[in-house]
Amino acid sequence: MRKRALISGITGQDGSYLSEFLLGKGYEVHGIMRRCSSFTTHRIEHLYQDSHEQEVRFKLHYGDLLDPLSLRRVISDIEPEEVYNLGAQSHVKTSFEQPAYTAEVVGIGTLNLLEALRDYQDHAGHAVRFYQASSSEMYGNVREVPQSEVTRFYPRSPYACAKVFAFWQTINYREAYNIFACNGVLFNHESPRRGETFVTRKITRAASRIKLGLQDKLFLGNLDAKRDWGFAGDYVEAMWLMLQQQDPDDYVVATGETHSVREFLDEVFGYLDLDWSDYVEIDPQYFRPTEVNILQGDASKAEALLGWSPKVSFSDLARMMVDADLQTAEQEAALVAAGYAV
Ligand code: NAP
Ligand code: F7E
Repeated sequence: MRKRALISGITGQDGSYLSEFLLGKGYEVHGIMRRCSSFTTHRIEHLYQDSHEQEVRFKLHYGDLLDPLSLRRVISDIEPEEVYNLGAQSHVKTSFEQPAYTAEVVGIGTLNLLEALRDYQDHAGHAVRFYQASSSEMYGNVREVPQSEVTRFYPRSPYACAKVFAFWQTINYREAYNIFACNGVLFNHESPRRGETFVTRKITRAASRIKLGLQDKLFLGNLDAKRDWGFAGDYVEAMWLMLQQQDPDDYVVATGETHSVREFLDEVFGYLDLDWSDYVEIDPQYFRPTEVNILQGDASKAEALLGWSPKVSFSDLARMMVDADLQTAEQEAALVAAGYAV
């Protein structure tokens, strides 16, 4: 019998890589998606188009972390062995503009899912393994460098505060109700599928368009912020490994390196033989009321206990993202040449 996994946030960056990974392991993969007025499935379209067998092994269900009834219905219909909670309002800057909504989705949404799983395990008698997408943003105004599983949290945004709530709820459900629940404290991870408003993708997309003459300026905020950037495709393996262990636990997942936004600009524009200072302008609207100045993770626990380590380097990650965005920019340039507005 195939293992069944349920993923919230399946239409997002990590949801798409995790789906691919689990399908490759032979799982039946189910995803919760929100109903929207236009398509949100561009990152996973290839998965249900791949083959008839894949179609049967990959299913989407309408639901929402803010709609507990929908979570309970999907869980009892599917009877999953593993549940990955990746759904979130995940944009830190936006969380300052929508703090209550962010807290609802990230905090109460996680609680809604844990409550549904508690009933599923206790009353229906199904053992379930739960992964919570915790975040390095919880370290915020960092107490030490690098940050590990024992570093104290100091969240600096409504998003990070909500993730701290969800982190502790996950541990509480593990201890109170014996649910196999794990927190993956993942540091920033990127890819060609990264949302266009996160800084790495904003840069690779703009640089590619600048290279092809489709735009001439890139407006950014704080260039001095430093992040530990890894590749999303590497990080989803760590999520899965956490749920394959004998006992549930919490793990930091990171590369151990830190680079500034400025260094990312150097890498990307350098690869395209451009000088970013000719194109980048600072726009105060992209600064945050409170900033996280530096993140650098210590993933030695994940390496020792899960046997996990990152494979894609900082430089290769930047180049992979540029190569993908250049392809899109080339298609846009061809449309412009044919007289279409893009
Ligand atoms: P993402 O691309 O922004 O995807 C977020 C997903 O959550 C989307 O599928 C979105 O659906 C869904 N979602 C939003 N609100 C929802 C709701 N009310 N109910 C159900 N689903 C909802 O994020 P990501 O980069 O893949 O990150 C995955 C998870 O890891 C998130 O929880 C994020 O906070 C966390 N995390 C990310 C990073 C990182 O560097 N990427 C690091 C640490 C932790 P729509 O398509 O409908 O919007
Ligand atoms: O910002 C600076 C900005 O929005 C990175 C999410 O996945 O990772 C992500 O959160 C840095 C910040 O990611 C712009 O001030 C400068 O210091 O790409 P970001 P994030 O805030 O680190 C964590 C781990 C998560 O959990 C989150 O879900 O870049 N920055 N100029 C800018 N950032 C953006 N977005 N746009 C700018 O123009």
